[in-house]
Amino acid sequence: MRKLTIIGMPMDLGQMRRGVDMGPSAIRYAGIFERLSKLFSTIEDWGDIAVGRPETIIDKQSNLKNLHLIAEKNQMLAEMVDKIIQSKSFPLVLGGDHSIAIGTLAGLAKHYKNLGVIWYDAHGDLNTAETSPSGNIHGMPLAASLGYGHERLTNLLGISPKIKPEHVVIIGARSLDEGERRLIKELGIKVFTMHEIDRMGMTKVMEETVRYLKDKTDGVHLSLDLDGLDPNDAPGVGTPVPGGISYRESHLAMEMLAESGLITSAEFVEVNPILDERNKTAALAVALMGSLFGEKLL
Ligand code: 5AB
Ligand code: MN
Ligand code: MN
Ligand code: MN
Repeated sequence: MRKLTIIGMPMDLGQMRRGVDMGPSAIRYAGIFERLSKLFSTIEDWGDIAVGRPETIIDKQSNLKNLHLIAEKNQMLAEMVDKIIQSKSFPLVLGGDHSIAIGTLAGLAKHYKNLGVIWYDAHGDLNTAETSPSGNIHGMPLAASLGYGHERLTNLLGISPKIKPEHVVIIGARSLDEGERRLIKELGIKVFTMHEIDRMGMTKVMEETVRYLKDKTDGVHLSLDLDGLDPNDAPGVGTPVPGGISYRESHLAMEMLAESGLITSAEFVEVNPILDERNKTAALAVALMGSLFGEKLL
């Protein structure tokens, strides 16, 4: 049996809606420990990284919001993730907004030369300071990890890029900015938009995802933004987009990932309890973790 280590990253500086910093608490409150204790021999909870909640500072040169704080805090997260892997445990990061993926992926990149990434999200998160319509860094972590964007974000732990475009699969996309579309085409990133999910069904999408990543990667990280799901199932997110992946499709996706044995780390991000309905989105995150880690009904 495996060991799991949980680390909370109460970051809300990557976007403008407060409350997502409470995500780690809400997810713990939803029973993560009870749910996963049957699936691992040991679970450690390293608590939350101290992020703080100062008011927004806009970097004058780049127009990026909270650039330096986000870079500093992600450095701390990267070091924690690095330590978790050194302790031979499975890292599970609780967000926080999606800017934390910059830190998670930096920590992972120290250990995996060919890290695969499954980006489960309504968005591409492929903006840079130049293409971003908002200046919000939660819209940039995938670009930054691929080596595109502000040097403070791309160069964490001195590794850049952290991942290669041919090792990335985006699932659930339905809201992309112009610059993100361009980058996807230029880099040839594999994307299963909602159209493909509707058309092929989630079974085929996941089969193809696993097949695509299996032989060329030495580990696969799941970065799950709860807004990948439909807002009816996951109302507690800051940037909801209608027409998303269903509750059941998402469980199927997690179950197929469990079967594949491919996933070596994960993060669940963008849960905002202030916008949620009775902690529904945090509970959904915990239920999906159950499926991801191999929970069985019978
Ligand atoms: B999330 C938008 N593309 O860059 C931007 O929730 C939204 O981590 C980003 O996926 C959403 O501001 C970021 C318009
Ligand atoms: Mn995202
Ligand atoms: Mn998103
Ligand atoms: Mn969001």
